[in-house]
Amino acid sequence: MMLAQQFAAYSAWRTQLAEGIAGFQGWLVDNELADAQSEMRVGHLLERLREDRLNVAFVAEFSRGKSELINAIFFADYGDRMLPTSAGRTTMCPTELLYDPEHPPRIELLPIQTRAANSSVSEYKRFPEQWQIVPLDIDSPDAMQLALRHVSESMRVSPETATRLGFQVNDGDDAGFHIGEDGQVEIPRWRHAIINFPHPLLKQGLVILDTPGLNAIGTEPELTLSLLPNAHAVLFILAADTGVTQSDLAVWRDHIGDGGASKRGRMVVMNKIDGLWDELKTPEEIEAEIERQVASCAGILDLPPTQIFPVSAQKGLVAKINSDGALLEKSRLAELEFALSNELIPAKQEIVRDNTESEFDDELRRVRGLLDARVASLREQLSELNELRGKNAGVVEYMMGKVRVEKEEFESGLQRYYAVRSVFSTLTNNLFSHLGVDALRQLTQTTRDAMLEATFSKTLSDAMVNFFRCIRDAVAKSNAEIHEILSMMDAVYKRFSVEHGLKLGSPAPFSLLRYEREIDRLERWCDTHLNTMSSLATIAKKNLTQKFFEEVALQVRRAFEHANRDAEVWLRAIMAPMETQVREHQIQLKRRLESIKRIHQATDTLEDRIAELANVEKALLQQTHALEQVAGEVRRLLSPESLSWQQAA
Ligand SMILES: Nc1nc2c(ncn2[C@@H]2O[C@H](COP(=O)(O)OP(=O)(O)OP(=O)(O)O)[C@@H](O)[C@H]2O)c(=O)[nH]1
Ligand SMILES: [Mg+2]
Repeated sequence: MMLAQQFAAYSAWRTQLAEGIAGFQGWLVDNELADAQSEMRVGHLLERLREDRLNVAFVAEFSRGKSELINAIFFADYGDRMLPTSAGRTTMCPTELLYDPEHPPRIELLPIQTRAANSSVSEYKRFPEQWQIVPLDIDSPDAMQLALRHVSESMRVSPETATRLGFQVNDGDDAGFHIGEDGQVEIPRWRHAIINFPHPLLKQGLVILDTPGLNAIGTEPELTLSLLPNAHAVLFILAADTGVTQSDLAVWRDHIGDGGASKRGRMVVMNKIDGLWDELKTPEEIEAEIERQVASCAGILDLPPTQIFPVSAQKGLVAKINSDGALLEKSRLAELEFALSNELIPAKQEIVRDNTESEFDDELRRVRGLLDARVASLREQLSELNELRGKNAGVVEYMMGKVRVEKEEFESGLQRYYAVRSVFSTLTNNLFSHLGVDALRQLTQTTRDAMLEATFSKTLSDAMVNFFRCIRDAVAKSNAEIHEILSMMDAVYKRFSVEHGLKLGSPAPFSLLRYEREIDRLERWCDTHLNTMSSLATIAKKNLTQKFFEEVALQVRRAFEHANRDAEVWLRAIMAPMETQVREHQIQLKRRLESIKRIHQATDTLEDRIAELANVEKALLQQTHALEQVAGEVRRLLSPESLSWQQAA
């Protein structure tokens, strides 16, 4: 299986990379070249590699075959249909399939009643007691199937209750929730399901999101604002027999097409092509029929036909279960899987590689800088001593004076270093006060209150506009602080290089741009979806707006949290090399002085001392060599060649 193999190769690469980095860190510790900050940093990097997840979402109107496609692509090995599929609505709640080894195999179900409160699913994820747990017996496919049926459970409630829970109740219209003969409305029993299941791909970090068709997406802020936009791949599924219907088009526009058709990882599947396998037609005629249908869908969605993948999920599943090669080929499932893995894995790997590389290189630069400084100072010391050969005590004394002056000069220069540190920490505090999560929490509360009191739409949207204005202001101020920190450090680096010969290069730049983009995205979404509704703030509208606001606020908070973390890493990265080198330089000066003093006092003979230092130099060079070897292993894994296995596959 294409996807499984590529994914396994990717996971293996990631594991090797993590091992390589852990090995590098271990070597630093053994050689006493690590410090608390570098340990923290590498620990962070390893944690990120471990937690690395790959999200794939399946989105469509109901009954297009999302669940069947998931079964066919991922679960055929279990010899049966795992997720329930049937005509009509089947998957009633968004369902995440993942594996978290902290918990036994199980299904977690969030009751639909939680929708009455304004908290989003992500918030409920922090309160396990709110979820119902159903254990999964993974050794029995029958028991598994039975347990998985929970995701299609529904219940009947009064129309008022249904409305209160955010369902649009209407009569007749096929697309809504309607009142039955008993005066009740059938709604999903669960709001969200998480299936914790030790499938090999899920174990490696794959997360699959199955969504229910019909409305659910539009009423769950987390899906709309977070799970779908952040998924690494979204598969939009159509059915060959229905083509692109009005409601398909609505789902496409609202959740995928929106600026995202060209976005990486967005794919369209035309399912159920077996409906076109007419025995009375030749294979060529059938092929032409499929191509025609693909072209028609492509036209409506405004995509090149090559971006639409015709498949039969059902026949693909049957073919895999029965090991029927001919049927599998006819189902065209392999083409979709191939495209999916090519779309998904290289892109993901590149992101992981880039993030890891920049962090690793920073650390490597610090250690190299340290070793280079040691070698340079040792050589200076050696040449100093060499010059003393055959000279009298007066010359030795003169030399001692020279080093002493140098040491004193450096120490008075240290005053400046301490001053820099203090300015640095003031600027850093300023930065975190703008970028801080506390101020954001305050702002969120004010906005929430303003919205609660709103009776007019204008007040609602004004509150939202103000929210984003304050956020932008905070980001702009943070950017200004970042700029100031950077120019100060640049000047300091230069000064220390010129005056004391420290090898500092120039400080790494930093930008909040990616978080600004995320905020842009959220604001744009609010503008187009929330601020355009009718002028009066009806209860239903207020409810929905508020729910979405909570999710928006949560996403902004996440962006801030990430920005904070990145800023911390950056601040350490620009301060640490200077700290290390200053400390190092200080030690070296002390050693030089000490060394000459001892010769002056005739405690050491010059020749012994020179021989000793030559040995130290040798050891240092060996250490430098060893560093390059340990780092080389990590660099090799980060090189384009070791990423290129996927092209070969
Ligand atoms: N003929 C044919 N039927 C299919 C195919 N894929 C799915 N089906 C059928 O279509 C129906 C709906 O499939 P599901 O997988 O439940 O669809 P879904 O998109 O998950 O629907 P919801 O869960 O209701 O949103 C089921 O009866 C499937 O057996 C296919 O490739 N060919
Ligand atoms: Mg389904």
